[in-house]
Amino acid sequence: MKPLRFILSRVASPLAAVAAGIYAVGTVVGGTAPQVEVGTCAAYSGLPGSGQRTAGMAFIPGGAFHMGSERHQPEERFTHVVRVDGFWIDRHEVTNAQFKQFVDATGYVTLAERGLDPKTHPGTPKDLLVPGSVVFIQPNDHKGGGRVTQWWQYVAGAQWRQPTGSGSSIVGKENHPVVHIAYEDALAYAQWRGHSLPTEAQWEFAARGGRDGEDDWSSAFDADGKPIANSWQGLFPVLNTNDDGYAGTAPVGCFKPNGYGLYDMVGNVWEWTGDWYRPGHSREAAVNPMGPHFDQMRVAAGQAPSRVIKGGSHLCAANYCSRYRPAARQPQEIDLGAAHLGFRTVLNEPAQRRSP
Ligand SMILES: [Ca+2]
Ligand SMILES: [Ca+2]
Repeated sequence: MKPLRFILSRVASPLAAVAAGIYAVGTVVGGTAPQVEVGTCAAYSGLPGSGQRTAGMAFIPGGAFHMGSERHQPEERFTHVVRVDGFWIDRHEVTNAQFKQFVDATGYVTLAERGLDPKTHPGTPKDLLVPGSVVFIQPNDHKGGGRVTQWWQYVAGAQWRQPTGSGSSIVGKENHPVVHIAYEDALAYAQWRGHSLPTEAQWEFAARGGRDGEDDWSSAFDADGKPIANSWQGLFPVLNTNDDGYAGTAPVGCFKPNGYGLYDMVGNVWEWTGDWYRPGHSREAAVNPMGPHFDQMRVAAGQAPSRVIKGGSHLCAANYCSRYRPAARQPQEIDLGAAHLGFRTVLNEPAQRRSP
C-alpha cells in the first residue's frame, strides 16, 4: 500500500472533499425479484427482475422544489427554485451484479484497472500511475493529527472486483453497490443501458422523496436519532460503533426507502451526477438545470476537473463529513474513483410505462 500522496495533489478541490469525508466504503434484490424490498436485502441477487429499460427504476413525477440549503455548508447556497420534468431513476445504487453484466457483455475495463495515461497526466508520480484506487484504511488512533492520508491510501490492484486490493473479492457482495468507478466508467455503464447519469437537480429532487423546504438530516436519522441510512456512528475515523449494522457498504435496499421508493439516496455510497462542480448555486430559478458549462470551470494545471457527487456514504459521521442530506454536495475529480463512491442511472422518458 502506498501513502495517498496524491490526495494532496490530484484531489485538490477534493482536499475539501476528502476533508469532508467523501472518501470513506458497504449490497439489494435479485433473480426474478421485481424490486428491492425492505427486509429482503440480504437475499437480493443485485439484479432487477426484467430486461426492460425501466427494470428496477421508479418514475419521479416532475415538479418544483427549493434546491440547496441556506443553513448548512457554504457550497450549498443559495437556495433557489428549480423545476424538473418527470424522469425515471434507479431505485438503488448500481450493484456489483449489474456492473458485472455490463462488463461480461462488453468487455469493458474500468479506469482503475487500466491506470492513468501518463500522456494525459504528465505531473502524476509514477507509482500513482499503477492501476489501483483509493481505499479507506481505518487507523487505530488519532496520532495522524487528522490528516486524510491517515485513513486514505492508494492501493495498487484495488478496483471494482477487488475493492480492497489484490486478494480481495466481491463474492457474496453481488448486491452491494459497485465502487472504484471513475466518471467515465459510470457513464459507459449508463449508456450501455440506454440511460444517462442524473443531473444534480434530478438527483436532489429524487432524494428529497417529495419533501420540500429547508434541508435536514431526516433522511439519515429518525426523530429519536436512530440511524435510518448507512453512515458512520461513533468517532470517525477511529471508532465505528456500527449502530446501523454495517461497517462498510451495505447491500442495496436494506434501509427504508424514501417517499419515491428509492433506496440509499442518502448514505451507503456517494453517487456521481453529470454536473460539473463549482461551489455554490446561483439565486436564479431554473428549469431542468444541467450545471455550469465546462468553460466556467476553473481547473488547475495538472488536475482533472470535478463533477458533483451527492448523498454521503457509510464513512460520513456526525464529527466528520455529516453530508448525509439531499442538498449536500462535493466535488470529485472525474478520473478518480474510491471505495465509498458509486452511482445510479436515470432515463429521461415519460411515464407511459409502469415500473416493473
Ligand atoms: Ca454504517
Ligand atoms: Ca447513496
